[in-house]
Amino acid sequence: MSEVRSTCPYCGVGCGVILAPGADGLQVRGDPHHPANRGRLCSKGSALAETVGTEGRLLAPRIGGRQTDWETALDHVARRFADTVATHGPDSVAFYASGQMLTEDYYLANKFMKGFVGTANIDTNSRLCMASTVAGHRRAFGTDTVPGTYEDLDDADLVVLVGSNLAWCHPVLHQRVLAAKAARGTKIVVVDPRRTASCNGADLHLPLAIGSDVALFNRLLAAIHEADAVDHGYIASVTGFDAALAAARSADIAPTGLAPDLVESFCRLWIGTERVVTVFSQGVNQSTCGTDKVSAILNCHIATGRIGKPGMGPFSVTGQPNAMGGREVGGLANTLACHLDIENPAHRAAVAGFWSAPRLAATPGLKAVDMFRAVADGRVKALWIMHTNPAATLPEANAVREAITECPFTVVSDVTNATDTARLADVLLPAAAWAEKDGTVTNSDRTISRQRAALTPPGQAKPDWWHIAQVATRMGHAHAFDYVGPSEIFREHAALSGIAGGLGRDFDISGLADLTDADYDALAPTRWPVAARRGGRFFADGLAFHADGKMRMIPVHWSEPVGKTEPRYPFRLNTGRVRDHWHTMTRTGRSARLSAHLAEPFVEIHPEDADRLHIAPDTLVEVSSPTGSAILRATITDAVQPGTLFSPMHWSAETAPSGRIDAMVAAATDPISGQPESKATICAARPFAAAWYGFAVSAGPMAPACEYWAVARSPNGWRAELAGRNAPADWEAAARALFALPDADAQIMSDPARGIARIAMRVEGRVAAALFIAPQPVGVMRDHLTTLPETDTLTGRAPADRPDPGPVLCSCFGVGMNTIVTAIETDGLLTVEAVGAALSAGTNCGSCRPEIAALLTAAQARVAAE
Ligand SMILES: Nc1nc2c(c(=O)[nH]1)N[C@H]1C(S)=C(S)[C@@H](COP(=O)(O)OP(=O)(O)OC[C@H]3O[C@@H](n4cnc5c(=O)[nH]c(N)nc54)[C@H](O)[C@@H]3O)O[C@H]1N2
Ligand SMILES: Nc1nc2c(c(=O)[nH]1)N[C@H]1C(S)=C(S)[C@@H](COP(=O)(O)OP(=O)(O)OC[C@H]3O[C@@H](n4cnc5c(=O)[nH]c(N)nc54)[C@H](O)[C@@H]3O)O[C@H]1N2
Ligand code: SF4
Ligand SMILES: [Mo]
Repeated sequence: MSEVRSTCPYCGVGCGVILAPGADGLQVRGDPHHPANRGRLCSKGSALAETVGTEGRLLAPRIGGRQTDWETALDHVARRFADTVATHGPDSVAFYASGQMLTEDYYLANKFMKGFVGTANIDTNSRLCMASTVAGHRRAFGTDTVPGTYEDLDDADLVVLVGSNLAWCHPVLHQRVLAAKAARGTKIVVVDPRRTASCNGADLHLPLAIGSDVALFNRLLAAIHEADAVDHGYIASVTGFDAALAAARSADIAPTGLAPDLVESFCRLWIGTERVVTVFSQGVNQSTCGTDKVSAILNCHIATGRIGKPGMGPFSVTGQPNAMGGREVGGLANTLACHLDIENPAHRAAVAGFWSAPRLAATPGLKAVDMFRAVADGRVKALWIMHTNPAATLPEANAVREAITECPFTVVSDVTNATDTARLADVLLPAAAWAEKDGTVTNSDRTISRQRAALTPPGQAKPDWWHIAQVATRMGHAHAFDYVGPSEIFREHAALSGIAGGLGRDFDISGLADLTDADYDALAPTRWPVAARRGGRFFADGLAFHADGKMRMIPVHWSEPVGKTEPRYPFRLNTGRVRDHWHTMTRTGRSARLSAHLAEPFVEIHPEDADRLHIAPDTLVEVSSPTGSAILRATITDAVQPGTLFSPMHWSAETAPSGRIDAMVAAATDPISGQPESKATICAARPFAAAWYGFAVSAGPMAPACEYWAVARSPNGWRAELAGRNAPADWEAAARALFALPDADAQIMSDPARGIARIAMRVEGRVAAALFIAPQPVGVMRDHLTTLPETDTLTGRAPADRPDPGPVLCSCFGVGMNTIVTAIETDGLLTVEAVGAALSAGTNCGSCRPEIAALLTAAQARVAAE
């Protein structure tokens, strides 16, 4: 088969990839012609080939855990949905969708629910992700329009990252910003309570208090006015300036906890740099005042007219690959297709007419958190979950898990049954995965790109749009869902967008409504709008989409995150992402290379707090909130502020059952956007009373059964971190159970008095597994042991001529942290480029370059101190 151009399925940067299927599997490389990445890929994109394949895939539909055929499964789903609607009304069913679905799938899910089931009870994980931005944009512009483009980042003189860890979450964009810095001296400011990887290479870091962004940007707006930097010509066509300014001038920067000097130098830099892009992400959106945070940022750009022009503007970077597409098709419970408004009778009439929809929903449906509350209290009796894992990623995840378990009927469409959510489904529908299906996605800068199939779906897996069309057909709507393929759905969506454009909406791709199938197959990346009546940029002219055509500034006031810290819960728990994993790891977790960077759930805690609580490095910590608890590895670091903790969201019951972060996260939501506060839950921390710690490597899967475990893929199989409150009486028996090797030859070295045991298991003479037990965190050379060496399995040490490389920093070339530090020190390396020349580290995808830069800075600080 020849090469296929497609798009990376992970973050909203939307990098183009070239897929080359061959005899030894799929090869994936960056597409040099894609405008988002021009050939670059980050660590996750570079490892895509390792995450495809049939291992762990759901290959056939299942009802009640038993395999069945499609006819039976689809008839069953259609009958249960139809019966539920007939008995309890349309609002008794709900659909929970995802910003990772393709536009065509997403469009169809909305058409099905809003037009034909007759309820707007369809919401998506974008509620946890972009809802505050959507609400903020609609308040200011009258539509959900992202004004920025990636070229603005190339052309900016100042890039401010607010609540965005761009270096790890949008790595290819971060590299673009660093390239602009090298080329034109672009300054970089990070506004984040944590010192993140994005701070390496930044000119200024504002470690503000969690939740205090409104106070900071209100001060900026007041300073803009004081410095006479308001663009009076621009704001002549803006409403609300006086009220927004009055609110800003009455504000105080005290809630930020920042030194006034630091705030003033930030304001001076921002005001003095015309070409400024303010990039924002989850530190802004995931907040009980998220919509106000967005407005506070937009206000500053509107007041200065720095919007929609080259090199300037507010820029919400989207998380998921099709977060934007989902917004275009009206994926949220309070929106309608093509940026039309569900509350607007003319808009509803247009959509109902276009779809010939018998019962178009007339009022907004339940937003994600409320939707699962309605499942819990029995209002929703039939639920369909597609391409998302809410039992792991919604706040108060234990209650969500309970609600799904108790729901009379739950359908899950997924590529695997091994997820916290899929395990609870009544019916499982096998989905075709990335690289096996066709459609489009829209990235952060409104560029529509094709995802294309290069592989055949395994077993009976079918694309998501087909699941929906088949169920709708069986519910009596064959005429409206008899699509041959995604190109037909795309044309219909594009045609509807033309009607929306005629009603004055921004999203108009009617120029693509007549694509032939061949045109669709060949569609090059295209930024919308694509229409006769408009094209190009938005907002440079000051015009917006409110009925009066004017843009609006909104007065905003700082408010504290919901839930006050108190002696029982003295910390705020901030949560987010790591560089090499994607959400609940159902795909990245399959790659040993990606699992080497950070292999278990952890909590960052400030040294002062750790000292006070007697938490030692690398021990385990029990973190608890009013709704749940977790056991996490202690990372003691002043990157977080005293009184705050940070934990990544990636671990689930599949990989580390006691590391499910969302079990602890409170379900407090922004009153306007309904987006939950994922970054400020009150909690407590204390040492986990481990009687023993363990580390295990194994060629086969493991079955741990202790209070703490975390498994990850490793080069030769699996690795696991283990711990328990009580030591088993017989370590050999425990090891045999762990590795499921009842008959292997066990070689044991143990010192019961010191609580130490080392067990190597051999099968047919070769080491198949090894277990290391100690009363403290196990100190063995993990990255050496994961290759299951024959000679030194019991010592846990590499031979002297093979020093411990340490944890892998460069996942492309497998270069460990110790190796890099040693090279920096012994060879006197001074730059990231020099490290690359010596070790190759950082020379492929470049995602580890910020961390290499941090090691160089630390080494230079050590030299300076000597
Ligand atoms: N590697 C990787 N990349 C990803 C993803 C992934 O799973 N893994 N997921 C994708 C998705 S869906 C998304 S939404 C994006 C998210 O991308 P980001 O938003 O960049 O990622 P997060 O780590 O969730 O949070 C960003 C930062 O917000 C900070 N923060 C917390 N509270 C506040 C606050 O009150 N104010 C400010 N200013 N900052 C605060 C946190 O300390 C954190 O560093 O990443 C996308 N990219
Ligand atoms: N504490 C905390 N919680 C958070 C966040 C946070 O920052 N902190 N961030 C929130 C944000 S921004 C987001 S976006 C969410 C993400 O959370 P989720 O969307 O729940 O997480 P994923 O692991 O991406 O789930 C995607 C699911 O789709 C499946 N899948 C993969 N490919 C396909 C396919 O082609 N078809 C189908 N049908 N299924 C497929 C995967 O196996 C997986 O089960 O988490 C939110 N939760
Ligand atoms: S930055 Fe990385 S994860 Fe995001 S689209 Fe590009 S290659 Fe994929
Ligand atoms: Mo997200």
